[in-house]
Amino acid sequence: QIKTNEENNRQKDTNQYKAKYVLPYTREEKAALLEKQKRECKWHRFVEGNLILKMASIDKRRGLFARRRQFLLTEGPHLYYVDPENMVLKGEIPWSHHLRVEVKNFKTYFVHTPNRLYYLIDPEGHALEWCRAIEEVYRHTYQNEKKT
Ligand code: 4IP
Repeated sequence: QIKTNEENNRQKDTNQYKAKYVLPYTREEKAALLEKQKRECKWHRFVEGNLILKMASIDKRRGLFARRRQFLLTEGPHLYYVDPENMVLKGEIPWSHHLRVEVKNFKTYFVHTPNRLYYLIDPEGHALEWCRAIEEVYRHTYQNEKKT
């Protein structure tokens, strides 16, 4: 089967679970991706069967201290975070249409929720990309809803 460049690139991206970010997958494509995730991704067991759209190691600051957590942005949407040392799910940032992201600099970004501000630091410096991903998922989820 001959594939277009676009398809190839998309395949490359999805192989790394780095689809950009909400693609109109067919049911078959999605099932295949989920199968692959189930087989190959060690974080799969934390995401309740949801497809992972983006993930990375992020420092979540609380007070003076930060904890390094594996963040998993999935369909649903969900933003789970896992303690990578003990391989324990520590929590998730609650999604609602009130959720809002704010990029501070290339490493730091905030996720605002009604009850809490999440102070997040991406040691790799992809804060803007995280904000883009979250906003993309936000638009996809709430595009037909009005903020109240
Ligand atoms: C903890 O600090 C960790 O940062 C927790 O993060 C955090 O919970 C706690 O905040 C905070 O007190 P110490 O480990 O230094 O005690 P994590 O759950 O990732 O381990 P969350 O999950 O809520 O950020 P509180 O206020 O939720 O308890």
